[in-house]
Amino acid sequence: MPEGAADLDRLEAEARAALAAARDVQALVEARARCLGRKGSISTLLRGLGALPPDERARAGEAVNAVRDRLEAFADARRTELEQESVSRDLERGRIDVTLPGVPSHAGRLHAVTRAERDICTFFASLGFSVEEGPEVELERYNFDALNIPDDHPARDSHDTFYVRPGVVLRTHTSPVQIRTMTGRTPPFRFIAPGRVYRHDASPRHSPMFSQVEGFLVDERATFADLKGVLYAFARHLLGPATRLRFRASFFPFTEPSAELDFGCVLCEGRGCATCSRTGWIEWGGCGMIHPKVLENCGIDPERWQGFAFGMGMERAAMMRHNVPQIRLLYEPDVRLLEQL
Ligand code: 2NM
Repeated sequence: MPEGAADLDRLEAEARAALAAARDVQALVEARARCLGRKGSISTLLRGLGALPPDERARAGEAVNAVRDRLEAFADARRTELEQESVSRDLERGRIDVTLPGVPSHAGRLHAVTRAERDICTFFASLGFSVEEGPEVELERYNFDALNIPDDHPARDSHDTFYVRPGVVLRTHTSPVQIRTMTGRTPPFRFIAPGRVYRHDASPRHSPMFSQVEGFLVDERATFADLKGVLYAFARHLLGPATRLRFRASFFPFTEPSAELDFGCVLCEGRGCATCSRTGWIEWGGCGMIHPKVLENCGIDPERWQGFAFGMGMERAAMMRHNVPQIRLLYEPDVRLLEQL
């Protein structure tokens, strides 16, 4: 089947259009196979040349070869073009707009009780108190016996105290730290023992785990007036310079005399509100002069040495500072409250 020059022109134009229409390298490879591959239109044409008379065959062959060379050059150029477009598209897609505002990230903070604890340690360090620590799983001997707490005292009841095994408890106060620290050492000393303590209690006004700080001073002459001076300075540092304190006579096995300690409600300034149950006062802790038996239990001569001790919850301070009405809220993962702290 002889091919006229006009048919060859049409074929070239169609092939160019097909190559130009390819939108990506894959499409171009396919279009190129259809035009220039072994089974493509040009190859078919070249194979058909055999049917021509010899004098026409050479001329026609030259013409078809020229078309094939031009189409191949065109396909190569198109390929380069498509590859460049693809690179540009990738660059455009990956462009970073440095003028966009950043994504805000939530920074973590120390817990309100941890901050109160650090503040308390810093304050007492300024009065020359060191900070002592002890284990939270404690011997009953240190938690109760050494503190002059009798065997039948209700605090030892398993309704109040978590027993790990006979003779071993989760400490119910940090007083055993005092025992451990005093035993085998010679006064004078003054230190505080902050830390977690545990008591069976499910009511919403309490928590089975809370944090306590106890303070302790032993010297040749230490009085209840010294104790009050230290506690006033502490309360006013923690809760503000106008803070009032109230000492109510009480009883603890490990101090004599003993007092319970309240502070004037910071929220209503003593007028009475929901937080202080309309009394104007909030229970904070206890204090007293260390019982001679306790000093003796630690190998310290109570005829020569005397001391005072006090203890209070650290959550109270954190709650007052951040206006948190219930202790439980401090230990629940409520973001609304955590953001307020
Ligand atoms: C309190 C109240 C009163 C206290 C006593 C002692 C020790 F070890 F000296 F006996 N440490 N802490 C004490 C005294 C603790 O907490 C409410």
